[in-house]
Amino acid sequence: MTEPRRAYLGLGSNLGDRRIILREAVAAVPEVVAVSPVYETDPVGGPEQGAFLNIVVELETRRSPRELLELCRELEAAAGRVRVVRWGPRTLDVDVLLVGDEVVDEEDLTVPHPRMADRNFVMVPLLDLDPDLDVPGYDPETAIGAVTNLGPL
Ligand code: X6L
Ligand code: MG
Ligand code: MG
Repeated sequence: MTEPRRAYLGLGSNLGDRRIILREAVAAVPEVVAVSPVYETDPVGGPEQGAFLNIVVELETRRSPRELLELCRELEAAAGRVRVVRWGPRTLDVDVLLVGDEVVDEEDLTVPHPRMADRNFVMVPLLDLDPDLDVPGYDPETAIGAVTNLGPL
């Protein structure tokens, strides 16, 4: 039997009751072993929009990257996500960041997440969970977007 692996999902919300939305999503994630602090984060990309709350959750799981992507989509649907504008406001966005050391490069799924290293709203909570994680390309001096630690979810 293949051993379970550490996987990380990034969650963000900037529409509705952001903290409740994140709490309900985390409660619905199977095999969670750790939840980062909550960060209030400046929106990056897309139209002018309100600040996000972002977190990263760590799973210990045998699920494949594809199965985790399906989970992300289910969580977004459960939060009533409606796609209006590309990179626009959303009740919930859930992205697969890392799944052990697996590499996937498909049309709708790229793991590790291809742009995570540039974004403080991903990297800061991720490194809170595992400060020794090696993410190629991450440079705290050039990663974009201000983040403020609001404490536990
Ligand atoms: C140039 C062009 C530079 C585009 C950056 C960055 C686009 C990030 C989209 C970009 C660019 C994104 C969140 C967010 C979004 C979030 C915060 C995205 C997709 N999601 N900002 N912006 N938190 N703070 O979860 O990540 S839209
Ligand atoms: Mg995202
Ligand atoms: Mg997404």
